[in-house]
Amino acid sequence: MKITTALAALAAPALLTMTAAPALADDHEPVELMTTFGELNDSGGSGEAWAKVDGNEVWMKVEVQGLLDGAPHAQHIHLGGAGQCPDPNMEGTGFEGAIRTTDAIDSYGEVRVSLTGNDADTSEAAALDVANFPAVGTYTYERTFEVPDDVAAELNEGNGVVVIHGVDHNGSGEYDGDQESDLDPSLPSEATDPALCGAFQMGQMSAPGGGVETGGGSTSGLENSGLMAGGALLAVAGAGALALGQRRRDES
Ligand SMILES: [Cu+2]
Repeated sequence: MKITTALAALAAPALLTMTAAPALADDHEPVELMTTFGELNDSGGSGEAWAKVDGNEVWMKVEVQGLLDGAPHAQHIHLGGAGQCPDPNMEGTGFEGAIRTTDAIDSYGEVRVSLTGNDADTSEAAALDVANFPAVGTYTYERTFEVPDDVAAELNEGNGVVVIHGVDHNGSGEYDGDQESDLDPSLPSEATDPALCGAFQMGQMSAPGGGVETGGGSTSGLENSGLMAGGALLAVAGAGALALGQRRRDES
């Protein structure tokens, strides 16, 4: 991905952040962010994401339902665009007008955090580290990691757009098709096209396990799929029902 522009734009703020960091780290409150995903490219998916940002340390939880099963889903925090998701009806350059990742870069910006598992690199360099992304269609991801100063500063301001990639446009049950990915020509475009998008909002944590009472929701539906070594990722049986239940409780 082209990150030079973003890096140049962020270089000056990053220096300011570094000088201000010590005081900030001592007395500031952790920032809590959340988003509900919107569907892109008729992916069939849904979900939510939560983050808690404490200095350079970020705790992140992502719940996803209904994407293509058995295929890796790259997931990132994007920064530097308009801080928004694209209109899901926008005409893209992909399969039958599908939105490809670069089509909406002005909306959500460039990859700055790769939400990998297995203690893998979380920088933009790991944006397509397909071996360390969830490889099921319904999952819960949770990880705590460090981000660079400029990314921490953005997240502390409530910026950041979470994007989950990987769409089976032609319904073949796998990533295929003639069109090459706009991010990596060795991959089909299906493997990297955006499937879910959510712009972070500041707010109270409502993630299960995120420090706020969720009303006695049961976790008995959780089951370790073993699809990823290290247990960083859980496949969730019946996650749709679980998430719906939580959302209903949150709204009541
Ligand atoms: Cu992304």
